[in-house]
Amino acid sequence: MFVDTGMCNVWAARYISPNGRRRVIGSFTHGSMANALPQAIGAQFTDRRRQVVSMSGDGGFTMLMGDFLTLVQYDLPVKVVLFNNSSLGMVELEMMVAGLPAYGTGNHNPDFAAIARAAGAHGVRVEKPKELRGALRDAFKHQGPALVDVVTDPNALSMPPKISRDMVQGFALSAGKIVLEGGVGRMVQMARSNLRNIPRP
Ligand SMILES: Cc1ncc(C[n+]2csc(CCOP(=O)(O)OP(=O)(O)O)c2C)c(N)n1
Ligand SMILES: [Mg+2]
Repeated sequence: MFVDTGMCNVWAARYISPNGRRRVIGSFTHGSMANALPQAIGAQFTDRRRQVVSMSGDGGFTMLMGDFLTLVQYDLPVKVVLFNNSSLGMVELEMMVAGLPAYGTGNHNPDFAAIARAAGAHGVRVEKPKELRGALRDAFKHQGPALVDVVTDPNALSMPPKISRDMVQGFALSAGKIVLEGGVGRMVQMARSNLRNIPRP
């Protein structure tokens, strides 16, 4: 399993355990974006029988989207699970922690599942949580390359395990600026989306 640099990397680290048989590989030291798909292609070429999954961010995937055709060209049965929050989420969070209102981090994304199908792969879009399990099951059952476009909450923030006072101050400043610019609704929505993610001792 390969995880892109960004928030989906944090979610993977938090919820997926490398269990001795399953390996989780990312660009953990260098932090290059768009790493998961090319790493997955390389791994699948070394062994076509092992299940290879690319957990891609929408930003990372679009950077190297042409390589999705490589999966079709060589019939590599990689499963791409796309964390589609329509943003460069990690950078948005970094901007907020630095006291800035998020700027230029939203992505106008296409329907990635339709693109996957047009390319000749299995593609399915998930917009409701209850559709996810079935969509993943079908993708893993499919013999060839598959993409599951998982539309996630753009306001979900991957909180770090330790939160410093500086981070909180920066975030509050950024939130204040967003509210002053008329984004009250956005901040309320963000608070609602993240209450469940706040680490509790
Ligand atoms: C080559 C490269 N460009 C830019 C960055 C800075 N950067 C780190 S994460 C990120 C956003 C990633 O967006 P996405 O793949 O959608 O993941 P998300 O954080 O939304 O889950 C950016 C721009 C980087 N690490 N590497
Ligand atoms: Mg994203």
